Order: sequence, then C-alpha cells, then structure tokens
Amino acid sequence: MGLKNTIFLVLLAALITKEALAAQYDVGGTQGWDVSTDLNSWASGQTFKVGDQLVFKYSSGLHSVVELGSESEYKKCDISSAVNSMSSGNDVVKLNKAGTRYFTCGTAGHCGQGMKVKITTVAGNASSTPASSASSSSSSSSSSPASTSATSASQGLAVSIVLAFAFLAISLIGLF
Ligand SMILES: [Cu+2]
Repeated sequence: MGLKNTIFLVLLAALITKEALAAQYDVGGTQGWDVSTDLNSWASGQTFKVGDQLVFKYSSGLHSVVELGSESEYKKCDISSAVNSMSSGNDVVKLNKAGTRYFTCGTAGHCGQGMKVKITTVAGNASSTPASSASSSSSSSSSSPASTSATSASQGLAVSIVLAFAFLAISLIGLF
C-alpha cells in the first residue's frame, strides 16, 4: 500500500462526496412524467437545491419535456417560444442556479390537462432561506442567483476536503 494508492483513495473520496451532495429527483415520483400524475403536489413536497438534478421519465413519443421561459407562458400553456425541449424519455435537467423554472409536455393538449410543473430551486446553504416568496403577482426575476450558487459550491468543496483528510489519516495509520 504505497503513496499512489493513498492519493487514489483521497481523490475517490472527494469525488464521491461531491456527488453525494447533489440529489436526483424523478419528476412525478414513481408515476413519472405523465398526464395522470399530480405534479403540483409532488413538487410542493420537495426542496430543490442548487446542484440537484431532475429526471423526466416517460414513454418517448407519447410525451416530451418543454421548458418555458416565463410564468405567463406557463399559465397559458404557450410553448411557441420554448427555452429548451427534450424527447428521449429519460431527460436530465440540472438545477444550476436558484430561481423558478417551468416545464410542460409538448404533446397537444397535455399541458392543458395539467401536465406541467413549476420548479423552484433554492440555494444549498441552509442559512440563506429565501425571503418571503412574494404573494404579489409581480413575479419577475429572483435576486442574485450568482452569489448563492458560489456559496453552495464552496460548501461542497469544504466537505470534500475534510473527508479527503480523514481518508489520508486512516491510510497513514495503516488501517488500509
Ligand atoms: Cu404529455
């Protein structure tokens, strides 16, 4: 057991820790991305943090995933100026910053039948709880998403380093 193995273990530990910090959510839970799924109830029961991922699982060809750019388009089911669209049946979306994102299905009629979901992502840092999600109808952009995502990333790095040192110490003592 040489130095090379120790370094390898440390790197591996850091990698695993970084991955473990981000959660992956199957949109709609076990029912998946479907017309019959109560997507609003599902979403309201989750807390999405920066770095987490959404996975839309559905029968390719029957449904699709269309991301909309605004609340008004979301309400009107207007997919004419979609931000992004996917149709693989196993589509992964990374929540890379705090704020609200809007998703619906591109199949005619499905959005109107409720196949849409609004995802609000919060910063990973527990100390920065989002200030009162304004009850007023003026829902414009959220405040400073750049600084919040940076905080979350550095927090993850700190945990990785701590774990890496723990592995290093164990290796040096000779338990490995
Ligand atoms: Cu659909």
